[in-house]
Amino acid sequence: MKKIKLIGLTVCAILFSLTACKPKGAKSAVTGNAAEKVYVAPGEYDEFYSFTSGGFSGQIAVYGIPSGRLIKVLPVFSQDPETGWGYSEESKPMFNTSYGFVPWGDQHHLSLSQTNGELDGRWLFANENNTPRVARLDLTTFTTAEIIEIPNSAGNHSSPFITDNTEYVVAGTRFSVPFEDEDGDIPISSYGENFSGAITFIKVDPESGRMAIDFQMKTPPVNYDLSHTGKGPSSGWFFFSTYNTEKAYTLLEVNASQRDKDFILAVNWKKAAELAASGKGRKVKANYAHNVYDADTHTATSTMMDEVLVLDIDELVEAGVVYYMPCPKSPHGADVDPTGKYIVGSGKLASLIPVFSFEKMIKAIEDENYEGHFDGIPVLNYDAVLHGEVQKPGLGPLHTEFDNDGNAYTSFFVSSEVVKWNVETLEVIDRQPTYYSTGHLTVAGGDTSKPYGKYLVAWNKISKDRYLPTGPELGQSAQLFDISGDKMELLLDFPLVGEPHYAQMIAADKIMDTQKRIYDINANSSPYVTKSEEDTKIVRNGNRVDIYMTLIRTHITPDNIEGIQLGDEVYFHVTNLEQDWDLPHGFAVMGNNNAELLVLPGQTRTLKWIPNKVGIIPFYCTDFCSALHQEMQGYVRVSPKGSNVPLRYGTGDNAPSME
Ligand code: RUQ
Ligand code: CUA
Repeated sequence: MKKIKLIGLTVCAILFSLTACKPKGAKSAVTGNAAEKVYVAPGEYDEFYSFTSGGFSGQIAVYGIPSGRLIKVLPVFSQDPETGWGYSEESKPMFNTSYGFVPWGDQHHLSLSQTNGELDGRWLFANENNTPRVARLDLTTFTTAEIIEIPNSAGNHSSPFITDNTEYVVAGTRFSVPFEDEDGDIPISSYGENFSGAITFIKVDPESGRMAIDFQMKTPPVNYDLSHTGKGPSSGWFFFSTYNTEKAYTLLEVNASQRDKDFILAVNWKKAAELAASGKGRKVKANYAHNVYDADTHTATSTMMDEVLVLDIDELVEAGVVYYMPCPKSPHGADVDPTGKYIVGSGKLASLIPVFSFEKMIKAIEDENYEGHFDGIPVLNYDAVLHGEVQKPGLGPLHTEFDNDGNAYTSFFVSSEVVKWNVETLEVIDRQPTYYSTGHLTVAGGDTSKPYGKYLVAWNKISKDRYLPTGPELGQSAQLFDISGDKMELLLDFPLVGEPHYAQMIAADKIMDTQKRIYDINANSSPYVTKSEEDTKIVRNGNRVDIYMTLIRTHITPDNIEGIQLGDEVYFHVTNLEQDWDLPHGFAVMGNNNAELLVLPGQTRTLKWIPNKVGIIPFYCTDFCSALHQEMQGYVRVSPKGSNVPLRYGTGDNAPSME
């Protein structure tokens, strides 16, 4: 016990003192023409979109690179009052889970869809860490199209990583927990016997992008941290970093930092998929939500699923699907170089970076060159699978990305720097300080078979003194480097919304011309659509009142409504009749215990309102849509329950008072 404590203290002391060390000389690191390189003149476009995770904001931010300008925040896992995401009736089902309505998420990693290992600009996948879920966004509308919950998991961190043709999205659990079909009401100290890890394989429909859980692998109880798919020669494999092979369940900072090496789990996913398809495995009870947003009905539906196919570890071992590669000290990133020949593991507490050779791994598997077994899974001999180690790269390596010239770039949290090294020779070529404590880094296209190179962004966890101070809470920060030369050149700092984890960049010209500009009102098949002002109506059914409204510059139809009573449940079904780009209208009702609606051209959105005061309640358009935006407003008269004020409504000549 004493010894454990001591080790713990040392580890903490090192981490602590080193987070506090801050590089000097930021200004001198910026050379004369940096400004020119990041200046995107008014009216011009950035070269890249950067999709950046929002961490505990639950959303995704889109920045232009190289300018660092924030272009948009995309609502995904958290309710967003600005757009009504999660507040409108149509979008609420997207937040459904086996735990009920969950209005917030923790969003860490992103994967842009790929074809042949290159970004194809169709979809963006995003994980949710806290209540395990994976989302798919449609990149023609930049909106969340689908969210699937991951059962038998807890902390969906090692996710969403995709195969090189987007056949599968994987989700590895951070916490091991008892499976749902097992008794979970057990002592935590029975971790070793009763807890399991899970890796989930979600199949992606190649046409629609629709996700469906194909199978899960039930594994020993370790923590999965990150992953990457193989490519080229290693296509067909996945590599998952694992920590806590100590199987600790308390004070992990000490107890999960005992072993010299944890593992990278190599998974032959093609073989696993064949096993699942061939009828192997067993169906297990598991509840999870599958939420789909329909772009024509403008409505989300949530379906509860109740079963999942599970492959157990013995059948996976027998079929040669899973092997462990020992990896020093609690590996975080597991990154595959563009050639697909090398796998880089980054041990958070290691003082070197091991680079594994895929070819050697296959040889070691063929030779059964094992160091032993861990819970039945063969552990390959470290030296047999090692390409080599990068010596003294820095402290606290986390993540590695690549350019197209054989170089790797690794982020260092503790020593606060990015380090460039050669993948073949393992020599360190350059290092640049970052401000401060970089988590992920992104090279443009840097996890694909064909990186663009050119730019690197360090996503920093701490901004400290980089911007004007804002009280106790300071935002996070990014730093842009030009990596086109031998030496990395710092160009720009920019502050971020949310907390950055991973981000991916795609060339702007890949997706800027595929953008949808409006929703075709004729294709709107919402059950609550109103396609012209003549069709507006109010339908009372007991205490439920459905108001079918339209918005167009610059009036609301109807804008005078009488006959609403206390005790009513009112639904405003609002259709935006505009068919012009960039012409949303908003809709808000005074005192509503809800947010506004943002209704895009051709779209229908529903706002629920339970009036709770007798009197006149105004409503108006919230989005400045034209010169007469301030005129875009109306009134509801709310009467006591059982009042004999008749239901009357209209706008202008049709207004009740004009009758
Ligand atoms: S993590 S800062 Cu959640 Cu991707 Cu490494
Ligand atoms: Cu419509 Cu302002």
